[in-house]
Amino acid sequence: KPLDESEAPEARNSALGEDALWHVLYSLGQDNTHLTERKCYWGLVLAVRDRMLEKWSEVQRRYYKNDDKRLYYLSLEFLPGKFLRGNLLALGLENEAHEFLRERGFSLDEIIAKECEPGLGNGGLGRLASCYMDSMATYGLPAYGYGIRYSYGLFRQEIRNGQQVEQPDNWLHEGTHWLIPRPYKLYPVRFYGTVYEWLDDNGILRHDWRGGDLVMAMANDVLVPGYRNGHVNSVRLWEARPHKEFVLSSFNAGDYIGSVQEKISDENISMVLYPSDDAPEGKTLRLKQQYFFVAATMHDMVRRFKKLNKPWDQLPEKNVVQLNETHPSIAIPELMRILLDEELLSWEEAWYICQKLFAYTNHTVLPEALETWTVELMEQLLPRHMQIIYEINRRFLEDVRLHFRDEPDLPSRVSLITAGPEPRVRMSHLAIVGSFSVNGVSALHTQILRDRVFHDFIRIFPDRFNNKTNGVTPRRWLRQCNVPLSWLLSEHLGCGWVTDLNQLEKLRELVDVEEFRHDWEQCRLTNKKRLADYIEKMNGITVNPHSIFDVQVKRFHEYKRQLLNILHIISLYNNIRKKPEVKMQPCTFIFGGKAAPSYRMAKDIIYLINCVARRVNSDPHTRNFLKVIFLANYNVSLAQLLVPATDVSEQISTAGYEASGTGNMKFALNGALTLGTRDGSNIEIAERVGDGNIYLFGLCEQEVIDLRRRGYDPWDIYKNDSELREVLDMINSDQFTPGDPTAFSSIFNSLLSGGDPFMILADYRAYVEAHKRIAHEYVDRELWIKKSIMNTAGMGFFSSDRAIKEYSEGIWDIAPDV
Ligand code: 26Q
Repeated sequence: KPLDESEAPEARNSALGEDALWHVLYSLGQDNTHLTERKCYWGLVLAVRDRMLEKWSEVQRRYYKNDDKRLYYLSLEFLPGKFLRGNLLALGLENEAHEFLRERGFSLDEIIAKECEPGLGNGGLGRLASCYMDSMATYGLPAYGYGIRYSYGLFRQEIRNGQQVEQPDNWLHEGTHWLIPRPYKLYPVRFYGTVYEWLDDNGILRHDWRGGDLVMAMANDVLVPGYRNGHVNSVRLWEARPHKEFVLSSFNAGDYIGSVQEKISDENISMVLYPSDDAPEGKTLRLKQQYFFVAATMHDMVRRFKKLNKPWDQLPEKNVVQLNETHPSIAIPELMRILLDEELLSWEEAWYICQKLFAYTNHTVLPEALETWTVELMEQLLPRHMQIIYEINRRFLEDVRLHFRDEPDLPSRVSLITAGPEPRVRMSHLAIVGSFSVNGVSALHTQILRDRVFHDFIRIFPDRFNNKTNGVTPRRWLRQCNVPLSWLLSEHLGCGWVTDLNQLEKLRELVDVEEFRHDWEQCRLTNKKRLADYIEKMNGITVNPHSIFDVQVKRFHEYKRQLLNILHIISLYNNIRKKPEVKMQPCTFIFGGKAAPSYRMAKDIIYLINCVARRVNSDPHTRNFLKVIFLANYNVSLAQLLVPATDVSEQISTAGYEASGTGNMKFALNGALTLGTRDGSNIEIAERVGDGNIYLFGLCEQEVIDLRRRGYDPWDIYKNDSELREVLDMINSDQFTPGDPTAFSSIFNSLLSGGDPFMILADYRAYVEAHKRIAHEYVDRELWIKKSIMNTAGMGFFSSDRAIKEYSEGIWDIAPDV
C-alpha cells in the first residue's frame, strides 16, 4: 500500500490511467479494450513520461531565461536501477498507478518485478552517478548527465556448477520508452585522420584535423525527476550511428556486404560496456568510446553556450564540467582543440578557460586501475589531441622546472607522459593539470591521494585538492526499498526525512520506547522473510528468517576480501561439526557480485564460495545453524531486496584500498550493523553512528603499510594458528571439490607463497573475534535493536543530497533554480 500520498499529484486535466489507455492505442498502436500486463506497463510508462516532459521543458526554458550556470556530469557509467517505482514516487503518482492497475486485475508490484533494469555500469562509480543525478534534480540544480547508451549493459551472471557464466544483457530487446531518442540531435565524431597546419591572418600557426573516419553520435535522453518538486533534469546517452548508410563506392563496386560491414563497425562503439572495474585493458574500442561520448558532449555544451552570444571567457562562468574518474578526461584536449582550431582562440585564452571549467573526481588508488594510454595509440586515433597533450605537458613541465629548481626528478614524476620505450599518457595527470578541482570520495581516500598517490601534485597545486565524501539517495535506498521502515519513520518523524535525512537523528529519542523497538524489529523481520522467499525460489534453499543475515554483496576483487569471509565460514563449519553440543546462534551468510570475465582469481573465489555452500547446506549436522547462499546476478534491483533485510553488513577491504564504498551506507541506513575495517567511508560511518554501534576490526591503513615494510610472512600465521591452518589445508585438498584437489591451489598459493598481498591472514584472527562479538550481542535482542536504530539515526550525513550540496557550493558554484 502506498505511503505519503499526502502530497497530491500536480493538477492535470486527465487521469494517469486514461492517458495510459490513450497511449496503448495511439503510441503503441495496440487495441486498448483488451489489456495485457505488458500493454498496461508501457501505457503507464508513456503517461508518466508525458508528465515528466511537461516539467522538463518548463525547467529547460527556465535555465535559459535565468541564464543559469550549468553543470555537465560526464560519466562512462550510470546505474539507475528500475525506473517506474522511483518516477511514480517522485511525481506522487503511486496511488493513481496502483488503482489503475488494480481495477484491471494487475498488481503494481508484479509489473515492477518484471521491469528490466539498465545495467550501464560496473558498480560503485556508476551507481554513485545515478544517486547524484537524483539529488541534483531533487535539489533543483541546472545539471545534465552525459554518458553512453550501451546496447548491452554489464553481462548477466549465471552460476553453473558453481562457476560464473556470463550472458549478454540485451536490455533493449523490447525497446524502452524511458529513453527518448532524438534523431535530429546528431553530431559527427572523427577518428584517425591527419592534422594540417596553416597560418592565420596574424601569422599564427593554426591546426586543422581532417580526414579519417566519421561516426555519428545520436542523443537519447532519460528524464530524472526531483522528489515532489516539479523539477526534471535529464541524462543524455549517446548512441553511435553510421556516418553514411552505406559506403557508396564499395556498394557500387558490388561489395554490398563490405559496405554494410563498415556501417556495423561504426555502431560497435556504443555496443557494449567494458565489464572491468579496474585494470584497464588498453583496447582501442574503449578509447573510442571515451572520445566518442566526450566529443559529442563538448559539442552539445558549446552549441548551447553559443546561443547565449557571450564572449568565450564566460564559458566557465556559465558552465562547469565534472569528470567522473579519468574516463572522460580526453574532454580537456577536446575542448582545447575546439577553442584553438575551430574558434581560433590563442593557447593562453583556451587554456585559461579549460582550467576554470573542469573538475575531476578520483575513485581509486589501485595503481593498476590508474588509466594510461600508449602515445602510439593516441597519436593514431586522435592525432590532434596527442599534439595538444604534448603542448600542455611542455608548458606544465617548464613551469615545474621554474618553481622547483632544486628537484630535478620532479618533472619526470609529474609528467603527463611516461618515459621509456613505450611512452604512455597518464590520464590522471592530464585531469589534474587541466582542472581547477580534484577530489577524493572519502576523508581517508583524499588523505591517501594527498600523502601518496598525488603527493607531488599537492605541492604544485596546493589548493586544487579537496574531499567530497560519497552519499546515497534516501529515495531509492530507504523510501523505495524499505516500505515497512519508511512507514514507521514517517509515522513518528513525519515525511521530511525523505529530502532532509538529518531528521533521522530524532530517532535517538525513540530507542528507549519499547513499542517502537518492537515495531522496528517487526519491519526488519518482514524484510527478512521477503528475502528468505526469494532465496527459496532462486536457490531452492530454506533459510531461517530468525538467523543472522550476514551479507557481502559487491564486485569480486581480492582487495574486497570475500576470501576472508569464506575462510571464516569454513572454520565456523568445522567448529560446529567438532562440538555439536555447543549451542550456536543460527547464521545465514549471503554473497553476491560479479567478477570481471578476465579476472581469474575473482572467478576462483566465486567458485570456492559456491562449493563451500553446496557442502555446508547439505550437511545434516550443521544445516540448522549455518547456511551459505550465493545469489546470482547481483544488480541494483537485487540490492534493493537485500539491503533492508541485512543484519550484518560486511565491509572488510584491506585498509587503504576501498576509496569509499557506498554499499556500506545503504546497509547502515536501513539498520544493519557494519562489520568493517577502518577503510574508506567506514571510518566516517563509525564517527557518526558511534563506536559502540559498529564492529571495526583489523589493521588500519598505516599498520598495513608498516607491516608490509617490516616484512610480512603469511607462513608465520599459518604455522601458529591451527584453526586457520586446518581451513587453508581443506581448501588445498579435495574437501569442497571431490576428486579435484587442485581446484583452489591458486587461492592457497596466493595466500601463502604469493605473500598474501591483501593481508587476509594478518586480519583473520581479529575478524573471527569480531564475529564472536556479533553472535554474542545479536542474542541480546534489546541491545541489538537499539544499535540498529542508532545506525539509521546516525546516517543523515551520508545522503547524496548532502554530497551534492557540498559539490555545488565547494566546487561548482551553482545554485538551485526552483
Ligand atoms: C577503466 C578503463 C578501461 C576499462 C574500465 C575502466 C574502469 C571502469 C570502472 C575503471 C574503474 C571503474 C570503476 C571504479 C569504481 O567503481 N570505483 C568505486 O567508486 C565508488 C564511488 O566513488 C567507491 O565508493 C568505491 O570505493 C570505488 O571502488
